[in-house]
Amino acid sequence: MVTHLENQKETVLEREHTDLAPPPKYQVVLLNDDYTPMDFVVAVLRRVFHKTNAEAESIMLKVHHEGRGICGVYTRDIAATRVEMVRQLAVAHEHPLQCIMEPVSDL
Ligand code: TYC
Repeated sequence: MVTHLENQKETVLEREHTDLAPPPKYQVVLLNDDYTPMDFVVAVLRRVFHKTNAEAESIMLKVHHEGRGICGVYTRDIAATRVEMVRQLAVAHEHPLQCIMEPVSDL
């Protein structure tokens, strides 16, 4: 908003566009591999993505059978933080588990 001080009163001269677009969203995707134990993937989905046991099992099996699966859709920073949390857990346990983030169309 552009304003102008006139006799100590602030008057609005012109209103700039202030409607903010919603922040872009990213889906966090887990990728399959042949070595990471299924129980570990379920534990990661519960811990990092706050899934129930049933939800975590379902996502893990989808990844196992189809090669990839969506863990959740988040703003950029939250998605990046969760990808990094998965990476750190995988490294700490010496599993090759891969997790990526992808922009989601907001149409
Ligand atoms: N394919 C793995 C196995 O048979 C299990 C697995 C599931 C690995 C999901 C990664 O993101 C993954 N032990």
